[in-house]
Amino acid sequence: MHTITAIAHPNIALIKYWGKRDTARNLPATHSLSITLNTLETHTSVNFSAELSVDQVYLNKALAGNTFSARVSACLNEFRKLAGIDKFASVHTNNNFPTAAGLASSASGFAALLTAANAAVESPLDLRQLAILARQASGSAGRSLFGGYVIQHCGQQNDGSDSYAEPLFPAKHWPLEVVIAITSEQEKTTGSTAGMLHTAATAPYWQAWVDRSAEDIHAATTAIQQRDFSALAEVAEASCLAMHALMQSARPGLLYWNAATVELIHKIRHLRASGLAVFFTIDAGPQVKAVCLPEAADKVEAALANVPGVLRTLRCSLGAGARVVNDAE
Ligand code: 2P0
Repeated sequence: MHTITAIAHPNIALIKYWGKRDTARNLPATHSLSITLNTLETHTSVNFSAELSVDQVYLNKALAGNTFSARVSACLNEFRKLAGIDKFASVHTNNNFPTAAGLASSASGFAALLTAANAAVESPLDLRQLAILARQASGSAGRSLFGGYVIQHCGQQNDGSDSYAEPLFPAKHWPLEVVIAITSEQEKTTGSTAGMLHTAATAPYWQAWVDRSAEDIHAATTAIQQRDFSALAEVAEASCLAMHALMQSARPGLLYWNAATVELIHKIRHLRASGLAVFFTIDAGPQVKAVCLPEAADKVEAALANVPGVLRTLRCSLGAGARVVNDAE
C-alpha cells in the first residue's frame, strides 16, 4: 500500500455544539451549524503497513504525544473495524495554523485522517459512515468533511446512527468571509472535551441551552437560505454568547476569553452599528472570528488589527470539504 495524503480545513460553528448526550459514543447534546473555511489547512498522510505493530503518529513533524496518538489510534480502530483492514498505520499530520488554540484543529485533523485512510483501502466507506466515525472522534470533525454550510445533527438514537454531519448549502450560495483575530498562540488550558463534561455536570442553565438548539438551527438555516445577514448575525452571536455564559456558569466557571477578546466583541458590535456587515463568533479559546460580507472584509480586518492585544489577523473565505490531494499539492 502506498501513502495517501488528504487535506481538510477547520470549520467554525455559527450555532454551537457544547456538551454530549452520550460520552462513550461522543454523541452531541445539541445540533450545530458551521462554515468550513479555506486558507487554514491540515495535511494528513496515512500509510497502512504490515510491518508496523502499532500506529505511528507524527504531529507537525514531531512524534505526537500519548494523548493525541491514542485519539488517532482510537479513530483508526473504529475505521479498521468497518473497512475490514487489520494493518497499523503511519500517520503524519501537519497544521498551517496554531494547534489546540480554539481554531478547530481536531476537526480538520480527524476529517483529513479519515479521508486519507478511506482512500487507502480497497472497499471505502460511504460519506455517511465517515461522518459518523469523524463525529465519534471529535464532535466537530464530521462538519469538516464537507464544504460551505454544514449541519451536524445531534440525533436521537442511542447508537448514534442518526448523529452525523451533512452539507446544507454550498459555499457559492453565499460566499461570506472570515477575519480571525489571534489574541494568543498558547494552547488552551481546558480542552473542549473536559470543558463540556464539566459544564454539563455543573452548569445550572444546561437544560435551557440544550432546549434552545433546534430553534437556533432553524433560524440560522432560514437566514442563510435567504442570505439575510442581520438575522444570521443575531442568532449566531446569541448562540456564541449563550455557550460562553453557560461555560461561565459552571462551577468553577470556564473562561476562555482574555481582555482582547472582550475588546473585539465591542469593536465588532460598534462596526456593525456603524453599517458594516460583520458579526463575531468565539470558540473554546480567546480568538475572535469576525464573519462578514466580502465587501466589508478589508475594513473589518484593518479595524480589528488595531485592537490592543491582537497579535495578528488571518483571512479566510468559505472552503471545500476534505479531499485527497497529490503529494505535490
Ligand atoms: C463547535 N466547539 O461547535 C464548538 C464550539 C468549541 C466551541 O466543537 O469533545 O473538539 O472532541 O467532541 O469537537 C470543539 O469541540 O469536542 C467544538 P469533542 P470538539 O465548534
